[in-house]
Amino acid sequence: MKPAGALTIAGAGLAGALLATLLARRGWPVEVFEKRPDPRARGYEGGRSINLALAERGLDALRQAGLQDVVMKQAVMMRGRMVHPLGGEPMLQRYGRDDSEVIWSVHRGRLNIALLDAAEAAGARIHFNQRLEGVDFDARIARFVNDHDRTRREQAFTALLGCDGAGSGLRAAMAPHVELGESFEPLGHGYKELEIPPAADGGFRIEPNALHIWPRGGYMCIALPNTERTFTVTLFLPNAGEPGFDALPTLADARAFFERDFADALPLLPDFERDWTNNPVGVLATLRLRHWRLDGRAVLLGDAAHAMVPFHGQGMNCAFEDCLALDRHIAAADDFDAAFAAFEAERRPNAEAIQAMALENYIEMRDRVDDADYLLQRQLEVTLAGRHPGVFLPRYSMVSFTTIPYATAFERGKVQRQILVEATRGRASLDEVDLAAADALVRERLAPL
Ligand code: FAD
Ligand code: E0Q
Repeated sequence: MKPAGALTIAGAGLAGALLATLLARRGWPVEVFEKRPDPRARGYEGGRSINLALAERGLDALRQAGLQDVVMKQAVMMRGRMVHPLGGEPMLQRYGRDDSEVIWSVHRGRLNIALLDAAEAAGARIHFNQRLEGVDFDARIARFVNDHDRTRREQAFTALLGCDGAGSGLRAAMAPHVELGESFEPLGHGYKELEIPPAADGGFRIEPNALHIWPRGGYMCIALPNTERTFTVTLFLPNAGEPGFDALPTLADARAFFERDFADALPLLPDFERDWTNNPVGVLATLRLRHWRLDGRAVLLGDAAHAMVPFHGQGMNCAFEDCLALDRHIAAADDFDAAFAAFEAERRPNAEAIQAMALENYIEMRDRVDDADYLLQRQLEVTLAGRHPGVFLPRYSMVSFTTIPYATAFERGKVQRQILVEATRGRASLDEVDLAAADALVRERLAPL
């Protein structure tokens, strides 16, 4: 399609701002409506530091939008996961082969601001304090409300693009008109964010170029580095049960829990009291929809279409990949109905695959990363990857360092895991593994990529 009527985007978060940039650069008139105030006016910089892991899919999208340099200037390299076992020494598990295969810790607020600036520079108009609250799909009019002064406005649209996150207002407005087949699967675990400040000399208190994990079986803490030499720590814990958020009603309970289970992390958290009290427990869930669109009038993407649990660090990366795909389909198709249908057909199987892999990764991260059989399987995985280039790629690498479709990574990952399990069964170390037999399994079961 050649640019014609205005495209209206709900939400100027990570996906909304990137999609606005891509479409505006193609010449589309783009109007974005965001429920929150402009973060550039007052806000993020003074607020909490929340960071995200950026991997190849997200980087690829930023590159195509010309935003790689501004984002990467503010990113901290993470070479691998630093695992802190209970009562043991920390160990670094590299994510990739070398420093060409790493992921990056980026500041959510600053990333959002860079994307908003880019969207406006490309010609998109962003309206803040405008929450989508209803849509007349027959008249093609969207209704917005300003939650501060309660004023309302109506906006005619050609097509509505829903980048308004897990609690999407557009999704709610579409629901009476199309059977979305919505299923919401709460994880039953929540999260709380804490901060490791800089050391007395102004440096990082722990290794900066890693994603730190304190695995504890049914729960865990992680920490990602910030350019300010702080780390944002996230505790993931069941809501109910023992231990669980419900069983920690007082600060003293929370501190006692950390003294027992995260004794090595607690000295890094001098503001534990402040953070525990001020920061709410966040909700984690998987949201699945059977349909993402209402013919050519509206389509959902990012968390609005497929919110996932965060344990693969791919929600934003996947949302950015959605933006590239939607922009490409809008350019290629004859009308919005065809564009949205092709977009959904391409992306829904992939979203479902990364949702499943993200759920699996919680068990792996909290319970398996310090197990002997797990470590042997990882060793063999690296060995087979070296022996079968272009054929055997570790699943983590396919997800994080390539743009191979998530669904392909998921399917090949199942085959590879079976090979790893079979080849290491009953073996205590890599020299006991029959590599020739493992090679044969690879050749038999995996086609070259
Ligand atoms: P959002 O970023 O949520 O943006 C939605 C926007 O829409 C917001 O600005 C919101 O204010 C606005 N909005 C909401 N409702 C309305 C409305 N009715 N009208 C108008 N505007 C509205 N992903 C990674 O890739 N790597 C990570 O390391 C990672 N870590 C995570 C850790 C945690 C604890 C969590 C919870 C998530 C993590 N994610 C990570 C996932 C990532 O945060 C999301 O996938 C990503 O933010 C999705 O982008 P989005 O634009 O779809 O939604
Ligand atoms: C990454 C990078 C919130 C979060 C974000 C992440 C990761 C994890 C565990 C978590 C997965 C991994 N991971 O280390 O395998 O790679 O983003 Cl909990």
